[in-house]
Amino acid sequence: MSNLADVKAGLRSLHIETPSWAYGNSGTRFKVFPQQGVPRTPFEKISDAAQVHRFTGTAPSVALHIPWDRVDDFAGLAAYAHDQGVRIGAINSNVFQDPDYMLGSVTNPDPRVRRKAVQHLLECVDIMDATGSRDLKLWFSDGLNYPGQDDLRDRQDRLAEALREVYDRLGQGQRMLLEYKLFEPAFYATDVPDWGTSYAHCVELGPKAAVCIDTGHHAPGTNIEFIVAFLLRAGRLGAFDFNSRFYADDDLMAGAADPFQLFRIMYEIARADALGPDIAFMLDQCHNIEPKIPAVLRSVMNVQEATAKALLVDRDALRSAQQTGDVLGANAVLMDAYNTDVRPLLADLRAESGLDPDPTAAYRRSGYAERIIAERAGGQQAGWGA
Ligand code: AOS
Ligand code: ZN
Ligand code: ZN
Repeated sequence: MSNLADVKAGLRSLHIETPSWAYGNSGTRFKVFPQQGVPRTPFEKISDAAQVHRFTGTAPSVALHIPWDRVDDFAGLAAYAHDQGVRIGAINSNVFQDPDYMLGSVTNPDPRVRRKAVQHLLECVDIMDATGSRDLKLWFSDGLNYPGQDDLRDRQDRLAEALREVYDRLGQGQRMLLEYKLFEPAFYATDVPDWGTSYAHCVELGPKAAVCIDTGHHAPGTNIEFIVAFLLRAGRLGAFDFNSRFYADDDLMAGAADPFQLFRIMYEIARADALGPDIAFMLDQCHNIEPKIPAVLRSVMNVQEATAKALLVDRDALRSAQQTGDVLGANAVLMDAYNTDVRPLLADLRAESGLDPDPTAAYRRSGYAERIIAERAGGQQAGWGA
């Protein structure tokens, strides 16, 4: 059995970043169902994110998305976040919605469009300077729908050139996180389809570049924990976009479809003693049919539960079973931890930190949901599925 104090210390070191767009109206390309009380401004998104931190004690930062969260005074937004008890996390760029990007952004064959995309990415670094953000998160929708549509190799050259310019602009302590996605919106080929492509570009760029794993961006059946283990060993795992998928990039609550997968991922993190700040544990999800703040609370708690189970794995027993070739014994050590009910442990941990043991109930009792419904008319579209 692992030492309980170590398990608690590990859990205390885990911080989960919530995305501003999880609080706004968003959904699928078929229909966005507007909800009452959703934020009208980036400030209101931050105050919603602060509620998640207030009740879980483990979500101290909020990721912004530019231009959805554009304000005149980013330093003022950061100061507002600070007053609310949170801080601004990763800056997520957007080079996928402007009509100019129909055939790609940084890989577009037209140099004018490429320049426009790079300018946006550079502006995101300016915003990082103003907000004090460490991370620039890059996701490109760039890709091809048809064989022959453009030159696969030239597009890699254009991508490398754009990344280099942005990388060179990063200040001290700033990082670039390169997210990959196998499919969608391009279906024949995407320009950063997998972790290998992202990893190769990061290595070429230098130590400030690292891979972001979005758990919804793989082919069905992909062994994501292998990717985690590989990138940790190589020192290039920079971040997660946690969410949950049944089929594709579903963007559902983290741990909803496959809590066992989330446990296996968190086990690799625990095994590498990497629960600290070097990895940005972010959520990337949208809540179309469920209330938003409670859904983010649920996701944060699901990640905490998976992490608690991962920390409970008896690593000595596991290693000795592995080294003696005890296949069933090794598997049993892992399953024993996974099958432990960790909810009482997490409730204790919260109580020890002066929090309510049940964040969802505490949020419900706080009256915040009623207050925002009364105060906010005409909530803002988060940006997705307009
Ligand atoms: C898109 O599929 C990705 O998951 C991105 O992380 C996207 O940029 C994010 O959802 C919003 O910025
Ligand atoms: Zn993502
Ligand atoms: Zn995605």
